[in-house]
Amino acid sequence: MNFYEDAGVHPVDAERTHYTIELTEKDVGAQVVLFGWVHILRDKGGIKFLILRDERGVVQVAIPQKKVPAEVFEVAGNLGAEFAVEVRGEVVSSKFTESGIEILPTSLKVINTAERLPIDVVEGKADIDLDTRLNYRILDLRKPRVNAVFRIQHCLARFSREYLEKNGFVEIHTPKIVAESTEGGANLFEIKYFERPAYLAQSPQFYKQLMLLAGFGKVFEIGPVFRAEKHNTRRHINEYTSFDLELAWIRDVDDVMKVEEKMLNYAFEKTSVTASTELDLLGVELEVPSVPFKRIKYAETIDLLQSEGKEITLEDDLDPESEKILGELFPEKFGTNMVFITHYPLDLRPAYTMPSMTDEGMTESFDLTYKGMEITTGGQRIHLYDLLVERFRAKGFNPDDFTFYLEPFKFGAPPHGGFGLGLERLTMQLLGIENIREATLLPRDRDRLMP
Ligand code: AMO
Repeated sequence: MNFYEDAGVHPVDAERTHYTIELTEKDVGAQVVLFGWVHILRDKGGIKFLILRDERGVVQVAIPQKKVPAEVFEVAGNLGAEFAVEVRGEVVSSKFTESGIEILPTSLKVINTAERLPIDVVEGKADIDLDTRLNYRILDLRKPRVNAVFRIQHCLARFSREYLEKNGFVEIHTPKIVAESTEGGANLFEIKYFERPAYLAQSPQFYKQLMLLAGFGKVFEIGPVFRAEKHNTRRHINEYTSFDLELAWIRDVDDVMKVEEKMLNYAFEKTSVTASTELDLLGVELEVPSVPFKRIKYAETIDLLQSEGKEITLEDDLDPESEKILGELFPEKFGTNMVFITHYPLDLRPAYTMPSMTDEGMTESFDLTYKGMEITTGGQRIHLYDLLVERFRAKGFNPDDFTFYLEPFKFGAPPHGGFGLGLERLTMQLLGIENIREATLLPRDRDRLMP
């Protein structure tokens, strides 16, 4: 029994020596082993050209009948798009490729075959709609430009985490099956938890706060959260990755904003270097926002909008149109597209938000807007038990339903605050992506549960 032989393919029998992207003129003369997919095949009769794509880039493999073993030429003739192959050969110089080199193969093996593709993996060949692309997301992600989005996203999360670790934050993992809503009941997914109802977590809000009461001091979590948004919009999905942070012993909400601006400044800076190849591929020049970020109060934002003729009052939440207007106004007025809006009205913020002592009817809270879209919500939290219970009641909740959260506040809770940053929103705004689904590996929306 030989599964490989039966399938007409070969097992991998050597270790990769290089990624295609690593090969330069310095490597001319070197013997290399490469793995990847058949990206493009050009048949010029006596010579065939294979553009081999691996996880990091592409390289040209030139296959002249007269210079390669007969078997190599024959195998090349039977390749199809997206066959997985192993190429062994010599790096030779070439006048016709951008890198100045190509590969002259001594061996070419089919590691796996591919059926006729439902969508093209070579970009620019045919315009297909996002829905079809998402139906075939695994193939879609093979496109270097699509793949690059998530390598950049990886860098943003990686370097944000790195900043926090350097500054004493502890990474935590909190339950995603919960008994109560944290952000209000409207967009909660109910699930069956044995004999009783439960919910998918909208945010690690209560748990990240409780971990400060548990003595961790500074915590963060990068994990999935669930929102039963009924409408399909370009900025909402039903499961997203929330980058959450919480820290204790703060003086005021500004201490929280300081952490966020320094973290993002660090992450942008490092991403611009580490992901420079991917950013170039997408034609994105990453502007690193300088610290401190601009701060403006919600009331002033409303004034600004009204002066632009927008019908809006202090009681209204910022709608997408308002955000868009602000996205244009902020760079004009303040020379930046990264702006904290602070002191939101009490009615617009969840029960756990600290009321303001300086701005009547407002809260010690903020949103961070980036290029005209909210990417973060944060604030100081109420750490005083009586006030917390009062605010829960004022929002129409029964404190008895929240004892697991409220009780620990009776025992010396430190002043604290934090924020939640949508990783997909950050990615989409940074890269100028129109629809959040393109910044989501495998999006979940009203109509999509697969792949
Ligand atoms: P909020 O509900 O504003 O706050 O969410 C925080 C951030 O998460 C992102 N976000 C979304 N991204 C994609 N699809 C959605 N449906 C979606 N909803 C929200 C946004 C938003 O700014 N507990 C608070 C945070 C805190 O105060 O620490 C909260 O969850 O980028």
